[in-house]
Parts: sequence; C-alpha cells; structure tokens
Amino acid sequence: MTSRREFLTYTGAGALAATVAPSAIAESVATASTGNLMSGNQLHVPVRTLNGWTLPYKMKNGVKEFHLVAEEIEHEFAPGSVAKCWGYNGTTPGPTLEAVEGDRIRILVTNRLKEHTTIHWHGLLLPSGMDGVGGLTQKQIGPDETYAYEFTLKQHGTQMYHPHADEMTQMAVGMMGMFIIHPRDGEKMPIDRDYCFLTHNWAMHPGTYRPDPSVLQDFDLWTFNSKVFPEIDPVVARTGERVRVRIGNLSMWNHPIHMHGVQFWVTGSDGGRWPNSRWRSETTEIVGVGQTRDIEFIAEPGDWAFHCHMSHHTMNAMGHGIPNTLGVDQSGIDKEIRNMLPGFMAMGEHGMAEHQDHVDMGHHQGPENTLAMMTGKGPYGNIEMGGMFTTVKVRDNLKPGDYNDPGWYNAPKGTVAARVSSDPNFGNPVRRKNT
Ligand SMILES: [Cu+2]
Repeated sequence: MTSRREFLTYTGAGALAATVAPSAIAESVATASTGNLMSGNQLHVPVRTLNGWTLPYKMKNGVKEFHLVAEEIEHEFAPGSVAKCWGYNGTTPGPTLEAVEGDRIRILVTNRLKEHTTIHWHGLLLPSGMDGVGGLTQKQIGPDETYAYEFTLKQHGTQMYHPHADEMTQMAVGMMGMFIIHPRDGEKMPIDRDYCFLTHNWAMHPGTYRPDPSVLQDFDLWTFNSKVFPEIDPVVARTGERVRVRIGNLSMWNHPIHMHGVQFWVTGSDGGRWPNSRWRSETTEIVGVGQTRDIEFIAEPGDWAFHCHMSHHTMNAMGHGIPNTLGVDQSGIDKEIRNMLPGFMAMGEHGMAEHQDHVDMGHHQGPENTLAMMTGKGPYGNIEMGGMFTTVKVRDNLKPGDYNDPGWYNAPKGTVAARVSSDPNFGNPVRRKNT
C-alpha cells in the first residue's frame, strides 16, 4: 500500500488531477490521516497561532459575534525586553479571528486608546462602508466608543486586520492581527496542522520602553507574532503530516522566509488556497509588505531551521553605524575604552560569533531592557540567532494534536556532521591562488 507520505508527495505535484476526482483524493487522504480533525463534523483543522490565540465568538441569531478591544498593553518580546505597545484584547498581535466562508459575522470594536482608531479587514471582500478606512469609509472610532462591523464572508484564505487611522503609529506599536477564513466545503486536500503568524519590525532603541514609530528602515527587533528567537514557539508536527504555515506581513520590509529540510509548496495567500496548477515548489518565499503567503509541506523528521533570510532580521538590537572591526587589532584601544566604559571588551576582529559567549560571560552588558544581538542555545552549542528565527520540530512518535515542544532531535547514529581533523593542513583540497 502506498504510504501517506508517498501519496501526498504524488498528489501534491498535482499529478493525479487528471485521473482521480478531487473528492476521491480528499477521501483517501482523510482516511490515511493521523492528526487532523476531518472525521466528525469538522471540515477544517483549527488554526494554531504561534505564541498567540484565537478569539472566541458568540452566536447571536445566526451571526458570529466577535469583540475586539484596542488598548495599550505591556508586551514582552523575550525575557529582558518589555515595552508599552498597543494591541487588541491584551496582546500584540491581537487574537486571530477564525471563521468559515459563508458565515455572517459581526465584529464589535471598542477603542480604549486615547486617540481614535478604526480596523481595516485587510484582503476581505465586503461592502465599502465596512472596509474600515477612517475618514474615507466611516467616521473614526473615538476614545471609549464601540463600533460594529457586520458582513458576510464571501471568500476563504489568510487575511489580516489592522488600523486604518494614524496607521503609521498604530501599526508601529503593535496593532495587527490575522483573520483566517476556512473554505465552506472543507479542504480538497486535508491539512493535519495549520499554523499562522505575522512578521513585524520594531524600533525598540536600546534602553527605551516604547517602540519609535518614526523609523523607516533601521529596526532593532524583528518578530514572528511579536516575539524574537528563542521565545518563538516551534512549529511542531508528526512525521508524514501535511503542515500549512500561513505567514502575514504588516512590517516595513519584505521577508524571504526560508525553511530547511523540505521543498514546500506555496499554495495560497489572501486570495485563498490556489488551484494546484498554481502551486510552486520553493525553499524560500518572499512575503512582501501587506501580503500573506501559505506554504505547505510534508513533515520530515528532525529539527529544521525556519527563518527570514535577511541576515539582520535574525539578530536583535545592534548598531548599524559602528565602524567595521573585522581584521582590526584592537588590543591597544581596548584598555583606553575600558577607562571610559568599565567592562568593555573589544571584539569583532575575527568575526562576531564571539559576541554570544561574551554576553553569556557577563561582558557587554548592554543598556537596560535591551536584548543581546544573538542568542539561543541548541544541543550542540550557541545558535547565534535572534529575531525572526524558529524551528520546525518533527518527530515520528508525536501524538496527533500534540503541540508541545518535544525537545531536541535525537538524530540517528551516523547522520550528524562530525569532526575528522583539527589540522588546518589536513587533506589535499584544491585551492586557487589569489592574484
Ligand atoms: Cu526579514
């Protein structure tokens, strides 16, 4: 019998489309599935927001009623960095809204900020007056006021929400959220685990407690769901499961999101889950500003890096205007600077990797409320990352629906890169002479 993984790999390429009806594909996959909730009445797997949550709703005469509250909150990016941010219902990002195509929904929005706001339902098809653009399609929601938005969901896909009032400030300090709409008739090819997160950037200048909305490019913190590595939840799955990760971008940069270990398919966006003919195999997908992208893959056992490929986006606070110390012998100036800055230790002559050890040893204590540039430890040592980095952790023996961090991967013997020599003159590699 064809294993589930082989079957999915095959169907994932769209190869069966001509010979097997989509419903037959769905049925076979659902039968073989291990972790999804397709049995019973549920046609979709509830989405899982990394480090976040889904907003409960109340049914009122056939309308799903959600209630969002815009407010100032205290937010922790990681232990050692807290800030006064703005968000919804106590968090940034705000809770994920989750509903099904065809639903009639009402969203109450209460403004507990000291300035007006609105919410724009980014990517949704709705009456113009429900679009949430302050001044253009509605009056601003003043402090203490509650407005109601009500419309019917005409689509499915990975959408977002954010203010369209003093947008530059309100988004820069954390007001954003995801809006997931599942297809009315379920997924033609079922998903076992469905994750989502928003990318964002923050000008949390060293030693400060409020993100600075005036910054255009040189941000200090880069986050998945307003957290930095290693505080970002891992994407957890069981070997062979079909995993979807929905990524939204309400930051000021494009993020090439890269995953190790698999070729994922790019399968959707705020335009919904695309037809199979439009799926692309990639290992890096740029999620542009204002865009969403869905990627899907069949889980392969191991611990796999999952991160933005802009190398500064996987760092925490760092200077962008400092002189280049690569190759510079700083032993003379080291002592002089120490007279002015006790505890200072020059570094960077041979690269920046030593930074994490220095911080761990207590040198280079940065300003208060400021995270070290690189951090995180794995089973083999320092990971030297920060910001937009997390892991995909896939295990053979995970229980369906178990989202707990399974710890580090126990790699089979003989499958880990290992030292064969400590002699720089080892072997006979071909090298070219620099001219
Ligand atoms: Cu990035």
